[in-house]
Amino acid sequence: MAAYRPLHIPTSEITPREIYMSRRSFLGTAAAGLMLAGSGNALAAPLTASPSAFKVDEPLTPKEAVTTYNNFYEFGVNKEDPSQNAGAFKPTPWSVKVEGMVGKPKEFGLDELMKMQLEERTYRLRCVEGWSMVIPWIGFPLSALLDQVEPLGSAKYVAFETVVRPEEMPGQSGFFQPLSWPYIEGLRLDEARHPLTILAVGLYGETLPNQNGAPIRLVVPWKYGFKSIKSIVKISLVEKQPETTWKNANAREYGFYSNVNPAVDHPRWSQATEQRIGEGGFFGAARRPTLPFNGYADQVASLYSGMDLKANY
Ligand SMILES: Nc1nc2c(c(=O)[nH]1)N[C@H]1C(S)=C(S)[C@@H](COP(=O)(O)O)O[C@H]1N2
Ligand SMILES: [Mo]
Repeated sequence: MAAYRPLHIPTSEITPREIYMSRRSFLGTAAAGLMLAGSGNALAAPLTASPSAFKVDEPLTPKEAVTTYNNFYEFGVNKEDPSQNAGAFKPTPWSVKVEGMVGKPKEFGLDELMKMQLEERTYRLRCVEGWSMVIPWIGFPLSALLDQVEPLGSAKYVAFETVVRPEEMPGQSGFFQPLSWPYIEGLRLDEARHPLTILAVGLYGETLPNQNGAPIRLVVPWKYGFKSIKSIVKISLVEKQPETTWKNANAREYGFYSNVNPAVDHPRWSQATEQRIGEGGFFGAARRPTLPFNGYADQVASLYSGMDLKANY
């Protein structure tokens, strides 16, 4: 794993450590050992959502678990596959095309993305399979990127695409192909612009490990984990609700919205409780209650007022 300072960013463009640390304590994050700050302006940008929304007051999931217990089917379907099979993946050079219904389509190079105003965000991640983690991400609001391309009034949704590289991703080249590629995801434009929605470029103070979606992935903390698409190469502003990988694979089990909802069971299992990875003690059986919108209801429930959440799973 690389030290956090992106190779091509001069030291002068990195936020001084004191400023970063005060930004960090303002956010109240508990992660230790952060190597350095975000890059970009010397002063932290004003926060656009309440600071408490940006941290979880729960123990962090150990980095070892965050980086070895993964879902990333491009590298295999077992939890240990991504960390074992992603060694040959090359996250640099990289660029992300942002196109579609925008005034200023643009291809962003990784250097430019790493120079966005980075923040540490400690979020819960709840997988639809019934497990969860608390992860200290580093990233920037997706809205900051969208502002730069100037979405047109006709744009209603945002579609995302993961890279296709069978030569570097064994799950894309084997005899058994669990999904069709590229992995695709989508959000409604207001969800995409919500201050909690980030593009992450790091975790635990370092650039993203390949298995966590290097070099840049989405994090939408109030939705099931499969919405948080990894290793993104394309973002398109579109008019109609985009297709999504898991809905295409099984529409009865995985909806477009997929907001974390303990009251709506997955067809094959309850969503009422979850196993926090690393928790549970000797018998390993302690599950905690799953929270509506994964604990972010105060911030996001208003996005869905008037919507039947059961029908829009
Ligand atoms: N491209 C891609 N993105 C993906 C996946 C995947 O298989 N391919 N798995 C998703 C699922 S199901 C989850 S739970 C999260 C897991 O993220 P993590 O391994 O960083 O914890 O990534 C999501 N993003
Ligand atoms: Mo997941």
